[in-house]
Amino acid sequence: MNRIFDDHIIRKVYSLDGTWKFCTDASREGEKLGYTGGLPENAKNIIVPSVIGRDFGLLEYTGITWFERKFHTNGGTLRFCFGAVMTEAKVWLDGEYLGEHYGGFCEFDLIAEDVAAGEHTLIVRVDNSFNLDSIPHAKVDWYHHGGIIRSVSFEELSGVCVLRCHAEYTLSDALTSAEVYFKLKLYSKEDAKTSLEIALGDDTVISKNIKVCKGISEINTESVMLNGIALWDADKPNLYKLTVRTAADDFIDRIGFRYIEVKNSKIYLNNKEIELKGANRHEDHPDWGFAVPAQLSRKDVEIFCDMGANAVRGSHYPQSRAFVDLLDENGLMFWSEIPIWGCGYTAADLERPLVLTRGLDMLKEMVEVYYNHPSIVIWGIHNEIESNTESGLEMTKLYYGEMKKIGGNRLVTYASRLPFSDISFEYCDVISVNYYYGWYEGTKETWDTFLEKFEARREELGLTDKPLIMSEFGAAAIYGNHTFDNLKWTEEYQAELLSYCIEAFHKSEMVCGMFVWQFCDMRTCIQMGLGRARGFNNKGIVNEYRKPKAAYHAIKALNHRFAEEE
Ligand code: ADA
Repeated sequence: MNRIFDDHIIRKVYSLDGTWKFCTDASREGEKLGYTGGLPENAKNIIVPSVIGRDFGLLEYTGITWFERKFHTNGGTLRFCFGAVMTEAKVWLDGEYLGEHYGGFCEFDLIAEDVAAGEHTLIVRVDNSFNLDSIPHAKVDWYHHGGIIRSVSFEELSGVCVLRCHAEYTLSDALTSAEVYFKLKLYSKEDAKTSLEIALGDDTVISKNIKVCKGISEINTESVMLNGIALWDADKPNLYKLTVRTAADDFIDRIGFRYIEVKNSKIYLNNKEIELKGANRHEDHPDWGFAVPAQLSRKDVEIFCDMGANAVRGSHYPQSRAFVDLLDENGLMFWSEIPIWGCGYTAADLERPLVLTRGLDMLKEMVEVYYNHPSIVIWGIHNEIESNTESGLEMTKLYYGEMKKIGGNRLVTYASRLPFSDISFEYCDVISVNYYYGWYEGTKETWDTFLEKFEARREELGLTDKPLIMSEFGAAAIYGNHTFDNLKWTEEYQAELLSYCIEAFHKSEMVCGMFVWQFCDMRTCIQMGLGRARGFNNKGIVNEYRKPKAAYHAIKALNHRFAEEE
């Protein structure tokens, strides 16, 4: 589900996308009114996946909405898979509470046992309202689309089922072989024995019998040595089909062998020094909101490739599996992060227990779901929090430690807006800075002073082993806005500023990566006030319909010149 390839051949999977019943619940009385068993007669139709507020005059609606879907099953144990529900979901089956999930950008699943054959009613209560414990916070610089934003399906499980399989591997120094083992998360309705086969491509690498206990089991296989492996990188993004089979079930994914590291104050992929060149991408579009179809993801990836980019930052939340699958296929490196968008939180907010645990849970979930994607080379733990305060330091230390433990072979970082007062840079593998000289303050030439000053700052902190990524920089340009002078808000001004920045960063020995803010214009929320012309963040190098501005062509020319110089 939500992948660009079949992730099950044996397991019976049924899509629940399409027409659902839908209603708002501004009074928050839906449970009292019995919506958990079925929505009121006046409920309307809505298409899932979608964002609420496209056609129902609900554009500014935040609060409770209810969704109902009747479906037919052959019965047994059913697993309901939700691609993403924005932001808090509670689920009932035929009026019986099934479970809940917090967090709007990651998939989750719920299992119901002993379901009778026949027609049933699935109810989802969605809450996209905000309070001080919300992640994301009310104030963010993107639009608060709510709803069931990615595909929904159900599966009829039988026997021992593979819910997840992480491929853990260590490459040889020469990067020609890999020692691999597999971490399995299995479900069975009762204690059971089963055959287990794991294949990479057409080669079976594990074949054995295993025992599992009732419910969820976590099993690590023994290691196997693979020789003559084909590496994953930008030029040759080799992928291996991973197939896990038990006696009655299967699980299909894809993996890639690569090694990312920081050494000599540079970033290396597969022992080659690299420079990350790309842009920040919000997964948003005027017609679909967050619920972008796979063909839009493909178009975005093709544009990144056409531009000569080799990297994407998924600002500021986990992006659709289809998009990350396409990054895997096209050899684009990816920075994946959770939606702790700092300017909304005060330092005190960062100490709130529920914010801390929710953020940690979102990081763990992102790793659980996206672990096998070779394109993910960076985990981002937050964006522009008060990392110059003790509470910001504590959050960073906690999250960095956890991600280094569970995150696999990735660099861990966070985007700081406080380069000269940040006290948390110890807790990152590479320093990342967002700054907007030439837009919010200073001129394009101020960047030269910045790079000199930050070189000294990094020295002063004793962190010269950590390279710098310019994770955000840019300027707004209204698409189609031109003047004879390169004034702010024109395409020419944006192109000139970005060209200056990219040349300066490319020349700097300290900078090892750069992500333009941003890929495409996108709607922002009312909390950003009137500082956003037309209610959009207009710093895209393409507009919201992916039409290129002058900056796009300027960056493409620069990237191609850099490639020729290599
Ligand atoms: C911040 C933030 C981005 C965006 C940007 C801007 O760096 O991380 O999400 O809001 O500023 O456009 O000002």
